Amino acid sequence: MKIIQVPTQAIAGQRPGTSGLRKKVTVFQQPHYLENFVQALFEVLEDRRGQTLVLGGDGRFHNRVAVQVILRMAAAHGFARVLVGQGGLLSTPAASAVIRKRGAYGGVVLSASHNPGGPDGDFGIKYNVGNGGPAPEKVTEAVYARTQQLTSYTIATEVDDIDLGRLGEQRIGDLVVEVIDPVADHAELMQQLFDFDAMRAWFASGKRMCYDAMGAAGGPYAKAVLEGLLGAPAGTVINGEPLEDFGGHHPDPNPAHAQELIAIMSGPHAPDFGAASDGDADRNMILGRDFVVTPSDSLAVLAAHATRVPGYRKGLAGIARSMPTSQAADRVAQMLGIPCHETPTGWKFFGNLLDAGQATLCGEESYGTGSNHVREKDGLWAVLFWLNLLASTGQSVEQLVRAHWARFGRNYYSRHDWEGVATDRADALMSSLRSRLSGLAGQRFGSLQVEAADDFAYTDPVDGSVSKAQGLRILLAGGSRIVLRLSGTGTEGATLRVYLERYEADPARHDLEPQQALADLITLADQLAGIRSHTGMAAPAVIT
Ligand code: G16
Repeated sequence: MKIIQVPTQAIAGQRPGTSGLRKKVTVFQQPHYLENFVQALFEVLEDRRGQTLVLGGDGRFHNRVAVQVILRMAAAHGFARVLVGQGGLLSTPAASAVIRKRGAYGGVVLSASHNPGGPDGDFGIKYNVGNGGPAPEKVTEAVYARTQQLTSYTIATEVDDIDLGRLGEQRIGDLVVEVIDPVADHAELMQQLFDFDAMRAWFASGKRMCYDAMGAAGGPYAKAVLEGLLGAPAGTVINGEPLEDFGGHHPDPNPAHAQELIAIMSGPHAPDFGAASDGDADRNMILGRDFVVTPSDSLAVLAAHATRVPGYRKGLAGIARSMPTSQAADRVAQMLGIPCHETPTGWKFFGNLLDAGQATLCGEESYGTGSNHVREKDGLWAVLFWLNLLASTGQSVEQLVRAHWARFGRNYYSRHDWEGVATDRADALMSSLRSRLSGLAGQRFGSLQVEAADDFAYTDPVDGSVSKAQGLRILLAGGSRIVLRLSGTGTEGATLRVYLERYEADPARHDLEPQQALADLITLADQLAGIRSHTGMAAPAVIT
């Protein structure tokens, strides 16, 4: 083995977004692109020498190539040990679990999450710190700043590739590379949290479930727990083999992209419970027979029933949700007499609250739910939480949600995504609306009365850090809201997200179709922001 210094130049645009650096595979394949970013990262991690790093990804195209590069760079940067998932695979929540269980220094996760994969798809890299969670902004900003100053990177050369299929230890010079079972630590953690006997009995009684892993990283985890430990019949997990192109799936578990599962869950003979996870298995979608649960409702229902589940019997310290997530969980927190924290979009903002014991459950409208068991959202965890509730209450998914609405009221909710908008047009839309926000308070539009409007800013209650410009909020009388922000995870142009929410207390009005229930808010959003005129588009690309 030889360690060499390779001359390079700064590459523009390597600023991590909502969740790491995500670009087209073809961008990552450019000479030095990955190496530059990893060099910048390792330089920022000043006390890395002699430490243990966790490494793995969602198995998408370019994953294996990137794993070998990062191993050779880790060897050149003085790490003592790298724990890498077999086959280069580690779901995002499993990476978090491994970092925490093994007391690792941090971890590198290779994923573009729910974005499509394959040679023409997306790739991504993110860094998780020692608590198992995404690096906070001060770290990602420091990495970005470093990428802009690089003149060389350091890498080990004249070494064989690590055999990622072989469990156990191998070496690159002084670096010990340990190939680990990607599933074991996470599966063990799930058994500490949930009532496996009750869930086993649920399956043994003939109840049926379908889990769609969407050809991505979640398959091995779901199979090991559901079909292995819980005795669900083979075939309960569909699309369970992780494939480099996800079998052509767009591995985003929502009704727009998980249509195979939606079809399976329709009709009188559908399974009792349906679920799906995304590319790196941190997102989840929950379905009953002919019944879709919104992620915001899911968080609220889990919070309301948490003490039925062994891992949460002692109750919750608090709930946290991202700002655009519906306020359904706030009502549960109020009933429980615990705080509900409102954070910017991005799981990284939950880390401090979880570490400080100020929140136990967290959730986002973007199909993410999790708890203090790791520091990432966790798809399989959410599914097992629901399964545990189905088993312990004997109720169906629909019964649980309807009972919740009857008790707390229903927060009608929808997100409209305007994708592939030219960046300058999207920026113009946002700055135009931003400049008019202060004049909106007090205005009435038909039956809708604006109470307040602002650009959401967040002060972290633990470390006092401030994050500004996190989304434009138009808050209406009665708890309705319109929120607009630009996505931080897309790779083509800009994606405008419009979040719509309306609260309905009356159970007689809990059966409306959500788009109808939200119709006046949808119209007002376009009227205030000029979405169609700015984007030149007639309709959102995706409605969830
Ligand atoms: C990431 C973040 C989430 C965020 C989501 C959507 O999820 O971890 O916190 O809610 O992106 O972000 P945006 O609206 O900026 O696109 P994932 O599953 O893609 O890692």
